[in-house]
Amino acid sequence: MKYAFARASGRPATRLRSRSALISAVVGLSLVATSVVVASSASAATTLGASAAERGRYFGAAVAANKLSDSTYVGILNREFNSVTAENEMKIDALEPQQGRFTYTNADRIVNHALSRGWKVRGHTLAWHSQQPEWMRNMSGTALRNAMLNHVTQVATYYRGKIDSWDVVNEAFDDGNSGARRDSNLQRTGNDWIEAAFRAARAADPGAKLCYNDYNTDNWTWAKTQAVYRMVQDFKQRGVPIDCVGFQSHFNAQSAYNSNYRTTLSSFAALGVDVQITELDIEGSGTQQADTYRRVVQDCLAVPRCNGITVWGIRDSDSWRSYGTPLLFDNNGNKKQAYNATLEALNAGGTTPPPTTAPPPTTAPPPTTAPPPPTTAPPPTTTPPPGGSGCTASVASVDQWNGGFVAQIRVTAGSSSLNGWAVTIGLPSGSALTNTWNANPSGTSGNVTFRNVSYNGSVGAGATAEFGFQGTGTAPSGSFACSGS
Ligand code: 9MR
Repeated sequence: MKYAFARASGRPATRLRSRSALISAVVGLSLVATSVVVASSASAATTLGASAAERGRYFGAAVAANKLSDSTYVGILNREFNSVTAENEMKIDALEPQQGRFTYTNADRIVNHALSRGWKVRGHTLAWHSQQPEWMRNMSGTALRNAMLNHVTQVATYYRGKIDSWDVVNEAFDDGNSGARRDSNLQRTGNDWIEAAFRAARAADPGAKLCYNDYNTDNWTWAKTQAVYRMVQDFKQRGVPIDCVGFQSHFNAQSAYNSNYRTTLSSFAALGVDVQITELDIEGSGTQQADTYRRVVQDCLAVPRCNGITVWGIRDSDSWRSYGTPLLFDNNGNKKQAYNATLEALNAGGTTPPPTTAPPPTTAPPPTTAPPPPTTAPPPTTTPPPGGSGCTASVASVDQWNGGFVAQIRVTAGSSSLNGWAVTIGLPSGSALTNTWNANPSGTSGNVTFRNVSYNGSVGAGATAEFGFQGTGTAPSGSFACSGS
């Protein structure tokens, strides 16, 4: 009954006209009939977010922090959407413009806008070859690997509990027919950089869904799609913590929507991951554009594990390719034909019934117990700097869960500055390192000596440096032997 009206009505314009005629007629009849109309109009959601929510899904938009003071923009955002992605503000160059200095102000504006309204937040993006700050672009090898893992850990820890889904790694595959990884400074640190990023993200925020996100992976027959599919399949087989795949879905003539899109979504979902449409925009206008939006929505609704759609901007004028008028609202904020088609498709449901309970669960649940509350870092002042050229080292923070941990260690120089340092930590029996950042470890278990890396060996008198590591088993605690040079 709820969806029968929408299904029975014809084309969009006809439907709208006949519906208002129906409402006027019935309102005139009786109180009973009026209540029927109220129930009927209440059953067809009037916004994208509300309609998606009825189907156990979200409908989001990419948001720019500097537009949150634009009343037209915010009016549409608040009315229509229930999820956000920061269009640029959570990229590496925005959050860590200088190494080790994190600036969260603009990202927080977007995150807080969403969370205060009970919306979801998609985090975009922890590791990417593009939009790296200059210091990172100039890095390579172990230093870059460590810096990337540190960025993932710091940012995911900062936002722990606030992010529904993280784009952990973005756009790591080549276009064209090779099926190869994209060459980049990150790729040159070793083919395992993607899984290392996922493991670090899981350790930092065990409750967030962790996604791989890419474009030109929408057409099932394309080599890039198949290459990403094989990577996700391999990750699932080996237990690399991946929960979702993001399909950017930037459609235009060169990368056109294809009817096999539904096969793409369902094939990935069959690997045991959620699928999300993460950056949807469709160049064009009028009926052609509206029909493509409709089909994208229908395809998502047909795949139970397609749990959300995000459009990459609100008005055409907000788009990164505004010349292609690819969004749902025109430059003045008016609803386009594409909007009506999108809402109709949402309201019509899908070929599978909408989930009646919570959205589908993630396949790779976080560690068997709930994440522990963050351990408070002891303030550095509690450890007085030693005399001479020595140093002290102690735990700055620990996240311990059932089976694993992340530890951050603070090195404090004595009354003389250091040119280098080495910290020896006895790992508890049965514990082993899986990742280290901002230090080079001598081994992975037992007594491990961590030496400074090139950029953090110089520590001024009384100043501090930090390094961190992730491991299985139990985290070390207390203070450790430190020697300076
Ligand atoms: O829309 C974003 C634009 O404002 C930026 O200048 C650009 C470069 O960082 O990134 C755009 O967003 C991209 C997204 O982060 C990743 N997928 C492709 C998007 C469009 O280029």
